[in-house]
Amino acid sequence: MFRRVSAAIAAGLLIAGGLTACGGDSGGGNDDGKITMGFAQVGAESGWRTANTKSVQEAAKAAGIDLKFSDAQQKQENQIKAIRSYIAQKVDVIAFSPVIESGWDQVLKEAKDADIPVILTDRAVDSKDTSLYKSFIGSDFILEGKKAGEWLVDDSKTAKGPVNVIQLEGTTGSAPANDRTSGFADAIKADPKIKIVASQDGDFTRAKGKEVMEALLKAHPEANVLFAQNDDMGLGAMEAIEAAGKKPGVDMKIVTIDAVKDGMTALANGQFNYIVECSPLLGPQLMDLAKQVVDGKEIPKRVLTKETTFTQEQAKTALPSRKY
Ligand code: GZL
Repeated sequence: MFRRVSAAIAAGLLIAGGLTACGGDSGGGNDDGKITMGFAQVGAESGWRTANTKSVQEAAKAAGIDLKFSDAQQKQENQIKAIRSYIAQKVDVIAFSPVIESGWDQVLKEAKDADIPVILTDRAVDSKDTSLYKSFIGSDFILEGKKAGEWLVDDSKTAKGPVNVIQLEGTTGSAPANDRTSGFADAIKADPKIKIVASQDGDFTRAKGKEVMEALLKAHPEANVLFAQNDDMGLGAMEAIEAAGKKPGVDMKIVTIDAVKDGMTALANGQFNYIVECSPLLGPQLMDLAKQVVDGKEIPKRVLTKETTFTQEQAKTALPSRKY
């Protein structure tokens, strides 16, 4: 609910560059004026995550913010431990990407009681109490799923027979998996010949994407489309598709989300058919928000990242200048 309402409110807050702030006194930060941020990262599960970590670390350095960084290996209990350690260290601000949507209220309350502001980046939480964090900066995952589905509806207009989709979902319980699944399902309702014949968690990794796809291809030889909720699962699945004697991008059309370099290369080579971009480059805007929060300024509750889509031709043009 929060994501839908806030996405509408935040529609005008698309970031092209910096953010405006309103009110609040200056102040905050350590005695030497340096801000310390505790960042609890999900893990290192995908090319997207690696690019996101690089963006956060480089932006902290450029902003003169002292960054304490932890990698939770995609485990919620590790992220909660890291947040508690940042509270104990009395950092000025905490930022994190919640690996799954639920189970954060207790630790966020501890941060609030310690008067340490929290900024959500990349993924959302399903807490009803939105006072537990100052802002959520990240993509509209429902829209990303919708864009992928709308492409398939358009591409299927010329399809002679049934369009049988295998869907590789992201990490079960995560905001991107939940929202991309619902956005895609809504969009493909426009064409009854499009059917999802199987949908399973591939945990956003290449290895799991390949493993799950091997099994699903055996169970569903009728499948002729793969919707992978990130490039890495699509790249892993591509190996399984080839091993099954099918040509990726031809016998099995592939639509994914992220647009990291390896995915864009597969798209430019005709192995993928369409990619919906999900930008990992949240670092600069996060540091901008953190400085304002520490200075006691009000910041937007929801900050949407700008992103686009790529066809095979567009990928060929875009690849040379891709930052990640
Ligand atoms: C989306 C991000 C997802 C990416 C995956 O913002 O949370 O997690 O789509 C990554 O590649 O693992």
